[in-house]
Amino acid sequence: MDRETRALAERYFRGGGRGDPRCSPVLGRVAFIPEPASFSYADFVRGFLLPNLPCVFSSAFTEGWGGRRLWVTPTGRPDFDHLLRVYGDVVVPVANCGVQEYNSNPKEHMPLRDYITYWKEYIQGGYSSPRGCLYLKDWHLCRDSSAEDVFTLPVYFSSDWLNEFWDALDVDDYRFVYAGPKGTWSPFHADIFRSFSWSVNICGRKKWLLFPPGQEEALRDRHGSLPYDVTSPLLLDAHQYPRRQHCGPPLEVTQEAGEMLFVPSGWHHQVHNLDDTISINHNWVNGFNLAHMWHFLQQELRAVQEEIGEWRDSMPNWNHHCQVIMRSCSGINFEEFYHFLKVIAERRLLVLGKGMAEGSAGAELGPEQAAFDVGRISEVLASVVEHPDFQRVDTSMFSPQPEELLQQLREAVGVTMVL
Ligand SMILES: O=C(O)CCC(=O)C(=O)O
Ligand SMILES: [Fe+2]
Repeated sequence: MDRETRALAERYFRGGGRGDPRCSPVLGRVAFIPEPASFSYADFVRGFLLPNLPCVFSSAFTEGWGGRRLWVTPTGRPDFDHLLRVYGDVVVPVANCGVQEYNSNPKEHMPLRDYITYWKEYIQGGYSSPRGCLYLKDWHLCRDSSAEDVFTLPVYFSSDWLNEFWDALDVDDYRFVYAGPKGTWSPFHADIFRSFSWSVNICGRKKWLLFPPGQEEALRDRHGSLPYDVTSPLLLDAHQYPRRQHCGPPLEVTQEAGEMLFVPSGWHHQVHNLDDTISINHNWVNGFNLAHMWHFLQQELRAVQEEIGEWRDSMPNWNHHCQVIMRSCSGINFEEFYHFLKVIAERRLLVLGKGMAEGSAGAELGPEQAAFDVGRISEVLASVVEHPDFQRVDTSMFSPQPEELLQQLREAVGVTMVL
């Protein structure tokens, strides 16, 4: 990140996120970026990260990727033989697209070998099988097997605190492979923690239906639930979906083989594989959408509090229970969010304190990025520390204490301020 981009981004956030990101979104269609040589990280910040708008990068951006060479046959189809040879024994999660379980699909686990056997049978059966329509989803390729050089993280997505955090803890990651025959699909959803995602088709094509944040409110049914399938004729029933006519049409994108899609924070979407498709999809959070994540976590806690509100006075440790339930439903609670902020903050403070040590976390995008990150964490942490439900969390064992960390961040912000 250069100094000018950092100054622009900081001005934007100082203005409450409504400043001038110097971009004019073209309503009705998603921007297409043809040329890597003429599109910088600064262009991405201005045009897409700050205004939180989607874009498609041409296949030129992924030209050299190992996966596009190794996983695909000369006719552009998944190379089953190669995948079997290298990953046949790996156990992968598989969803059944034909069965609705709440707003998702039931999942089972099987060796990739068995999934590929199913996939070949599905094709031979004219894209049909008595086993239903199975979709390999959320395979943690990097975590579970690091055999090959499949992709190169594009610089645009390299400020990725979620994966940096999980890598530091060596527990998990949000780096996935999706693979499935034509007709497999992902139901309507927004991504975990309101993260960004990026998606590259190694082979095949996907159709995306993208709804700007807030539009989903008009898609709720009369009980307040979001739809499972936005293309379902059920949504035409005005009695069931009373606000449906207030929802504008989605932005529709056909993502071709090799193309890379940026899905902004909090945009609901539904995705259909138009061919036999393999994709790489990552979820990521950074200074640009950290406040969205924090906002989402507050909403999640409020929902839990409403759900078990009737026991507020009778249940000992009611607030603690809310945090426990929140963690099991949303994957994170206030304590863990603090831990996440702390890990990233300390890494950035180290970078700023030591100068740009070679290979340090956050060093890739330069000192301006580290300073920007510290500013964003400082702002969100100030809001966390003031939150009454965070004040009810037992922080006595936290090190450093939240106020102490906030103080350190504020000092660093003072030192690195762009004048
Ligand atoms: O490709 C899919 O089926 C879903 C991908 C997705 O939802 C995402 O990358 O956020
Ligand atoms: Fe998604």
